[in-house]
Amino acid sequence: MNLEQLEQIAKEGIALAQDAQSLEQWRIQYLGRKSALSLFFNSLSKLSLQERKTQGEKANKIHKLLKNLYIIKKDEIEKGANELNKGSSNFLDITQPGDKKTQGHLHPLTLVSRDIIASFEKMGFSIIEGPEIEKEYYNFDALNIPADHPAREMWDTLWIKPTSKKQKSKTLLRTHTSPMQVRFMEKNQPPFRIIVPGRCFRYEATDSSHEIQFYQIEGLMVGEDINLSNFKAIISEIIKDIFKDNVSVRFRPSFFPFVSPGVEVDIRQELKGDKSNNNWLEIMGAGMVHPALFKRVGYENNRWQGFAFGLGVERIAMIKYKIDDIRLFFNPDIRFLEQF
Ligand code: FA5
Repeated sequence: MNLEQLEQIAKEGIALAQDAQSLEQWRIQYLGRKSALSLFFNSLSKLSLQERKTQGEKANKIHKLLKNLYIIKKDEIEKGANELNKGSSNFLDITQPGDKKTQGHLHPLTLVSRDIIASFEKMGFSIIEGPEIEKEYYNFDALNIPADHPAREMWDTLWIKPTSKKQKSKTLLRTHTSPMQVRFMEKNQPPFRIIVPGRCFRYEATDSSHEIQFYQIEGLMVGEDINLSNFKAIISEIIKDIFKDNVSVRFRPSFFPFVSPGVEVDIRQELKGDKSNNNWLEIMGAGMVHPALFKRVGYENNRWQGFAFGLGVERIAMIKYKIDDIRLFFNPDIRFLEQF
């Protein structure tokens, strides 16, 4: 076999090698110590000087070529094996940079709700839940808001289509958590202190502090000697617990048909060194439970007093996390959620 034939056969042979084992056999056959090429190199000394030069150069060229073909093929086979292995669970490509695992976390509203609930629990409040789809009676009538009462306009309502013509009471998406006041008192005797966290819905135009869905935490504490000072003390303590003294609180007189007297509570972020901040944000409505509600649920006349409140969770979260637009909470933009 001359050198040209050897080159030709070696090329055909490497084209057929499909795995590491057949490639190794090829290497031994064409580049190994006992290969035809090695034997040829060993026999060069027997040739004349001129022939040694021309044949030697030729053999060197072929050796270099075959070695290159070997390196390329080896690389191809290894890559192919890696591709195949990728599907299998034991594949580990140590040359790849590690994947950054993104870790999920709770929604800021969940975090704030849990904080608020924990603060009330420390003060002995129990947690009660109520329905989001509510009867017109509990949302309005039982709270001294009859059909023609102007206060109904305070709670623009999303009504639920009646399922049949026979359906007597209308249903709606609750506009506040206050329906749970009468629902709870119908079944429980004082003294008690409860909170009712839950979602509310209002058919109203949205802006930076109003959404069509939002969370409230209702509170109701009834006993023999409960007064408005107790409410002020408890709420001030809760706000202190949540904000660690970084906010101011103010109580303003207000009106809700189911309390008397009624108040609203505002908070303001205290920015260090800045006394000019006048951005009070209303966080809750409250007041002393109206005697008509006690009468409606059949409580003993003139024996019980209590306070009730409904606080807005988003508003607390806005102050706590310095968020200036409530609409961000229900926006699917992940960049907003990643800040927490
Ligand atoms: C009420 O909903 C009364 N039920 C509160 C109440 C309870 C009064 C018990 C007396 C006794 P108001 O509509 O003001 O009141 O809402 C209470 C709080 O819910 C507001 O202070 C605010 O923090 C939040 N809130 C009300 N509407 C929205 C809205 N559209 N978007 C976000 N938060 C809201």
